[in-house]
Amino acid sequence: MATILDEERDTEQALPVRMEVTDGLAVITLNDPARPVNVISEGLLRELGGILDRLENGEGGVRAAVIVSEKKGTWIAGADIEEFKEFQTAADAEAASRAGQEMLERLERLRMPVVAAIDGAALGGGLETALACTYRIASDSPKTKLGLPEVNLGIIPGAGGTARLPRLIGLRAALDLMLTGKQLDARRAMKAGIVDEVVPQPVLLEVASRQAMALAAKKLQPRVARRSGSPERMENLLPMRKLIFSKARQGVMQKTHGLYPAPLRLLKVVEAGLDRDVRQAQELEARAFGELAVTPEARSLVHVFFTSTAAKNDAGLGDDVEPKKVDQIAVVGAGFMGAGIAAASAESGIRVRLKDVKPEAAAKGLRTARESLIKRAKRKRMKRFEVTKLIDRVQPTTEYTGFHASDVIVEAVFEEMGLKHRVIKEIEEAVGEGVVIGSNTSTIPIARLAEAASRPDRVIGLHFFSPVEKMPLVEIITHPGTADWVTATAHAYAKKIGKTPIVVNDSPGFYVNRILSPYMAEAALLLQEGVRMEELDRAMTEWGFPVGPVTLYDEVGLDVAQKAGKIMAEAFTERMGSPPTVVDRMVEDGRLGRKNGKGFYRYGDDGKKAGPDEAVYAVIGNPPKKEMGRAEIQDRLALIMVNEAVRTLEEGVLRGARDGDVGAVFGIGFPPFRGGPFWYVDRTGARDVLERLRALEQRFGARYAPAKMLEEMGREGRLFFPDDA
Ligand code: 3H9
Repeated sequence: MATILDEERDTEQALPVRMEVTDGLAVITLNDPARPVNVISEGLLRELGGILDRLENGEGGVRAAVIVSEKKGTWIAGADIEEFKEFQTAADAEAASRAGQEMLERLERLRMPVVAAIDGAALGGGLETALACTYRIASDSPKTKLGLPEVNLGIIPGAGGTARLPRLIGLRAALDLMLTGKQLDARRAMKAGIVDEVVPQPVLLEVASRQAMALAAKKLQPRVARRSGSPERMENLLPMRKLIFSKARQGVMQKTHGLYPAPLRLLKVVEAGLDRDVRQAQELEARAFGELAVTPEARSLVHVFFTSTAAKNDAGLGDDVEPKKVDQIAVVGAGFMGAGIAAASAESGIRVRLKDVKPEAAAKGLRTARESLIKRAKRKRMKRFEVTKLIDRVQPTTEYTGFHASDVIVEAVFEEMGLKHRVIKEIEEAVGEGVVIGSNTSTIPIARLAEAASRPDRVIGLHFFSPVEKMPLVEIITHPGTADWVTATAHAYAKKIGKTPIVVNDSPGFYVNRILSPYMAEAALLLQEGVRMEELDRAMTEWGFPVGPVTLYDEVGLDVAQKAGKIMAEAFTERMGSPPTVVDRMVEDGRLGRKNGKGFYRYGDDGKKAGPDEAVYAVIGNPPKKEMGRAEIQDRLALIMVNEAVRTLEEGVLRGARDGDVGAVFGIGFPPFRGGPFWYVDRTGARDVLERLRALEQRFGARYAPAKMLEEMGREGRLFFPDDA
């Protein structure tokens, strides 16, 4: 017979946690009515605490329990990141970690088995909750993902994860998960040993309930992580352990240049924790969590989380603007970008027509898209029939057949105005009224492209970054006549394929290339002044960029950079002057970068970078002669980008500082631990940035003239993000 243990079901329904007991089985249901996802907030901890009291007191004769979520798409999304903003001191954050740890210790020590029935995201504190359960069953829903992404927020797992995970799945796999923050789908989580079973979503609760009772009856044995000392896994013991840590440390240093404190601290906590019991290991964890949570790096990374989530969820249009549903798209131009866009869309369940003029070109594009899809499907361990279904979503064509059924068309043809005009006209002839025509141009003003259309209101920029499968940003560019439903649909489409969109107004270089351009030009000038290329690259990777500007020239392609540089120099001649000659000379010498194995750097037959090419100095007509301090290089390059970003806000290219930070971090790799150019100004102080810019202006002229908005902010002591002061 069913009994409800709480006072009134009606009141319970408004609570984030409720419990229902049926024949000795407690089903604990999470559904925070006040939040879009379940999070371990103070409120949830309080409610869960109440339920644990009752279970510890033996109320209702409970023999086994199951934890489920009623929230679509999430089981538990981790700690409440909003609450991190309230941490004033390390002690505040440490206390939050201890509260989480204590709750999960109580859960783990219950006298009855508890089964985590995971459907949706179990991340951070969410996965830590599951780790404290006796048994874990995950649904096969594509929304189910498990991981400890705390390092991405500048912290480490703080609710026992650093202690429990290595004991459950071994050091190597646990470090991999915790250092990368990667998220595993249910099957990969099972392979890794994190979950015990994967079941179809509709039967999750039923199976979980059965298994909970089977565990209680000792008919099923859980996989157990040893509670004390290091588990008896070869790799967790010396000397294997030493080797693993030393390799991991090396990897972290290589990737982060030591700029991110969290992964390094994580290694220390896990290493020291292995020789202690779980409770002692958690002491170390809580202290480290507390100290890390209040670092500037963590504050910036939390800023990146909230700004990018907001950019994804808010296109900046009124609530009354409805996007069209996007189930089918067409891509014109089956080159590398077109194929990438097709693959990314197919992976998210969208059917794609991929068109090129010649059958060979369409077939090549199809091959590229399929290879990319198969590679990713393998990583996800998809079944053969699923892979077939996936790749069948992309259909090649040389005609505009099937276009009428598309919701969005993306043109990704060669970057040439006449060609793009012709393609837009052809698309218009092939499609009906309510279709968005997006252009993947990186340089041509959208308003100019729209001139070719009979209905310019449906033309919009959809600027993807290369390689599409890896780059998270889509820059959506509206011209003054773009209809709101078109912007909303383009935004919804980008979100649907897992990208983070920002919406910007039409202007040369839009936003991302606009701020990248002076930075790249300045790097070329520094080369011209005689600074060594590897010195330039090192200075900027040490500042936190993933690659330096000279490497970036090679990656982007010098011919592409030359073209973009010219457009930008023409648009901003007064400030920027003529573009540096370095790039022209490189192109004249047949040096196009990595793509032809000849750029600033040398490349081996395998395409791998093989050190700077000293012959370049003769090509650019300048031997390296200048020893320049790293800080000076960093200031010259970073500040010119930051200043340009502020100009774009001042000119209304950006609709807000939020999008500027998201675009720079996700489109260029502006160091996430610096939060983006606007956050950087807030944190460094507009006055300080202003003074450094003025000093550079005195030495180098107008290109360093501070943006007016920066002058105002400095004078008035204003912030771009006053709510986060
Ligand atoms: C942690 O757990 C520390 C512990 O180790 C220590 C504990 C002591 N908090 O992304 P969406 C909001 S650190 C607060 O659009 P989706 C989000 O801002 C945490 N808010 O949905 C958005 O708000 P709005 C480790 C959160 O379906 C709304 O929910 N966990 C949180 O595309 C919808 O989000 C993580 O890092 C949160 N934890 O994706 C996971 N999570 O509607 C972070 C979400 O106002 N979260 N919100 O714009 C995610 O990765 C994704 O949100 C998730 C859902 C996959 C869960």
